Amino acid sequence: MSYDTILVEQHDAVTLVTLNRPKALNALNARVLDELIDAFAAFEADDGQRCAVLTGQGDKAFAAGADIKEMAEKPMADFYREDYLAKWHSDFTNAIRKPWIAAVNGFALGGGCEVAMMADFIIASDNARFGQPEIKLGVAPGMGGTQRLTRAIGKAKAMEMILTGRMMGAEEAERAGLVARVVPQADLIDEALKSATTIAAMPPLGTMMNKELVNAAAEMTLSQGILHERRLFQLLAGTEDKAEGMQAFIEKREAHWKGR
Ligand code: CO8
Repeated sequence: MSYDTILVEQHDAVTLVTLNRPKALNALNARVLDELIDAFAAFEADDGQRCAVLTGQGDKAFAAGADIKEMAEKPMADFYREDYLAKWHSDFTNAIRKPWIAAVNGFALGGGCEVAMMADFIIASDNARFGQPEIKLGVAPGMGGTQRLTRAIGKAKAMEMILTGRMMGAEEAERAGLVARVVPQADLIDEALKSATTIAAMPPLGTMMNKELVNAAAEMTLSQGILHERRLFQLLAGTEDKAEGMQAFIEKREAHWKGR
């Protein structure tokens, strides 16, 4: 598939994907979604690629939301019949088992904030601004915003942001637990690639299972989650990488991962 709305580069074992509609502040239309699904499926399928970074072109926006111009004229029956936005959950987020980071540069609004929250974590530039302004358009977040924002920052702040449409700056977002780290705008991509490179150098099965376990915390009761964690821990104990990791520690040398 050739891409019109995204750019894809490989930096050793890290795939860097850039939303590339800067004139529309990287608004997310159906084409962007199809291309992201395709690019991330290729990343998943490539054993040499171990972590991905998603960012937005330009210094103004990660993504200013779902494409309002695409939605403006669409009748309600079409939204429902097409199950509009469903693929963001089923074919994008849920299909990515390897780790990926959102590097948020500027506005992450509406669907842009929701896509950033689909990532395993967010690194934000100091000019990042997060918000769910859908209420001002007469709708609601449709790609997980009410659920993921509430889980990330708690009910009080999420409710306030969603009902007023106010934006949150990078520092507040870090304080509230929405983002892992804030870095200067000029360093954003380097810092995100550095984090991704660190993750890419970890044992692959352990990385995927740790991601699965942290995500399970949002889906399971505490007892179910602790049991799931113990079972995956026990499963990892049977891998060659566990034997190598522990032996390398004892021999005071670098481990060489096999991914099995
Ligand atoms: N969709 C389409 N085009 C957009 C979008 C968008 N979300 N955001 C910006 N653009 C376009 C503008 O129309 C403009 O294009 P043009 O030059 O052709 O007029 C260009 O990008 C630059 O934007 P501005 O001139 O507005 O730039 P400013 O610096 O003045 O303002 C803002 C920047 C504050 C980010 C402003 O653009 C803005 O408020 N954008 C919209 C933000 C928003 O409301 N996002 C939420 C969209 S809805 C959503 O994401 C969830 C959908 C779920 C719905 C489910 C339905 C069932």
